[in-house]
Amino acid sequence: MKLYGNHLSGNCYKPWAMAQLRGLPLEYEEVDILQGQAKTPAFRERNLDGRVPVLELEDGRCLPESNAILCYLAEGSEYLPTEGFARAEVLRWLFFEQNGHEPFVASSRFLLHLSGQAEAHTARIELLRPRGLEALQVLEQRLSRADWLAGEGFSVADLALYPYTSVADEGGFSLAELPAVRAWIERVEAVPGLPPFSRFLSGT
Ligand SMILES: N[C@@H](CCC(=O)N[C@@H](CS)C(=O)NCC(=O)O)C(=O)O
Repeated sequence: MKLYGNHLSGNCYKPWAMAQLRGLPLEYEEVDILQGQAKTPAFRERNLDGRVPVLELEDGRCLPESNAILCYLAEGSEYLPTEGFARAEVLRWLFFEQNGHEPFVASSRFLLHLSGQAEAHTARIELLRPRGLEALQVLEQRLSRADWLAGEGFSVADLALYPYTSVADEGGFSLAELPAVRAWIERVEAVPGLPPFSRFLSGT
């Protein structure tokens, strides 16, 4: 299996980290998204949406969307329950991540920290801010009552929400007033065999 990704991306970290955690053999190829490498016709053959991550199987089939890849790589493990309600609870957090968290928390980080044009994006960053704060409050509320986002242990729900939350400060969101979120980040980073986001960011 081969993962096409970019080392600055939390979305790309998620499937890479799951493969590391499960000891799955995974080749990794860096795609320079800032230079438009994901938008070429050849890359769009792997993902019509022209984005990373994309998982390519040995038989050539390609799977985009970080959380779909996460579920595929976690299938059959303790990180993705099979019982209907427990599984739906995990999926609920994956949908929340893509719909209520990543578009605000990760997008703010991109504009502020990675775009190289933070000042030009000031108005947009201000627009994203209330929804980003709301998403982080949702996590704080949940994690004040439970150690993990879904069920009794670490799952793909935690892995989906961990990377961009852990670097929320790069998008202008402070975790100082979110003690339950900070404690959860420490718990995630203490999961045996799970490399931290910082390792992916460093390009290793
Ligand atoms: N919903 C997608 C989002 C993928 C996405 O936005 N990828 C970004 C990197 S985090 C990308 O490839 N951007 C390059 C571009 O849009 O040209 C997922 O979760 O995989």
